[in-house]
Amino acid sequence: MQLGIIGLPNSGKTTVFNALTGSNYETSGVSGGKLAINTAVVNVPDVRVDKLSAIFQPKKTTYPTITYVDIGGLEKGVGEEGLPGPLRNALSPVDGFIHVIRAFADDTVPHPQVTIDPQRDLEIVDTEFLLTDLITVENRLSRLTEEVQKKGKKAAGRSAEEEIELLTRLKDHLEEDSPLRNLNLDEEEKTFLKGFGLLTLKPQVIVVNTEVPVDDPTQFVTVEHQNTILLALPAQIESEIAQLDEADRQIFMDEYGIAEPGANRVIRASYDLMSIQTFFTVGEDEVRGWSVSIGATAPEAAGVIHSDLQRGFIRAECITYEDFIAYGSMTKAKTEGKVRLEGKQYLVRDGDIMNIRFSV
Ligand SMILES: Nc1nc2c(ncn2[C@@H]2O[C@H](COP(=O)(O)OP(=O)(O)O)[C@@H](O)[C@H]2O)c(=O)[nH]1
Ligand SMILES: [Mg+2]
Repeated sequence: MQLGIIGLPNSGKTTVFNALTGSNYETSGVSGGKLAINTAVVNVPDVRVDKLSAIFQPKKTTYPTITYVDIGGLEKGVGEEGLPGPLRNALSPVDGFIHVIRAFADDTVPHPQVTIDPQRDLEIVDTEFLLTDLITVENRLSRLTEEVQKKGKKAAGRSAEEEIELLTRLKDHLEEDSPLRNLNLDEEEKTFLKGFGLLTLKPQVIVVNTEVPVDDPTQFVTVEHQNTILLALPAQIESEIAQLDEADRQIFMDEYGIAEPGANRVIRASYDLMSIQTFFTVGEDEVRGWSVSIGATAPEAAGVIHSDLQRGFIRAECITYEDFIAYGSMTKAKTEGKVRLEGKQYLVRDGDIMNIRFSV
């Protein structure tokens, strides 16, 4: 799963990226809107993995991961004629966005719009994305309409008509200045639209970059979008915390009155936003958390581990994390009848501990 970190120049994207990933990429007060892309994979903190690892004492402990991509190059006006190709190629494939909004004031860091105004900045980027999506939808619509006219309705077929109907719905929605994430689409429509790379359809975590820790981000920004989470993060401080070793980190956090690195909150929020869930595999070799989409079947979850496990899937031995912790061992849980044998139709639930039986 990939999330793109976006925002206006000097909003603190690279600083947020460093805070989330523990990287140390150069930030800059003058870099402006250059297209620059940094990528890093981070573990999603999960106390259940910690606990299972403490019980099994495995050789290896593996957390679910998210990939963050720091995407520079967005500016007011870039969407008007359609985004430049390289920027478009960076934005389209991600599963969601971390949208960084500047709330810190600092005279040494110029703001492209001069003044500090978080709500305005949010709307600037939203507008660029709306325009970009509108161009995408209109282009596709006019090509389709042309095709139908040329071939005749019958030859173009039902699918063309259905697509025109869907795209017209998107177009009407965008023309009301509302991002597509507000539109209620069914699963089939969502799957169909995946290949279009529509930017306002992607869920987003809005991160308000503040000078000091604050509890309530709504004092800076209000949003009425679905599939959106609003958080505040003092990115500069957090990026410094991320560079420290364990002991120094605690001292630093105490000094600022920070209970948990804010980066963890942002990582978890971005994970929660993505309609994915975590299941576990356990053993002496490895305790591991895996990500799978909500609604996945047991064989699909097995396929996340290895394609052979999906292909040769027979059954899944399954117990909830809570039950396992309550009984303390697999043997005990089994005698109490808490380990279920699930078949191909089983829908995996968050917190399932699974052992896949397969044969290839
Ligand atoms: N004072 C202050 N400066 C910040 C904060 N976050 C980022 N900066 C500085 O703002 C400048 C631009 O940050 P950067 O992460 O490179 O922004 P980007 O252009 O969005 O990637 C850098 O000089 C950062 O050190 C913050 O919370 N407070
Ligand atoms: Mg940057």
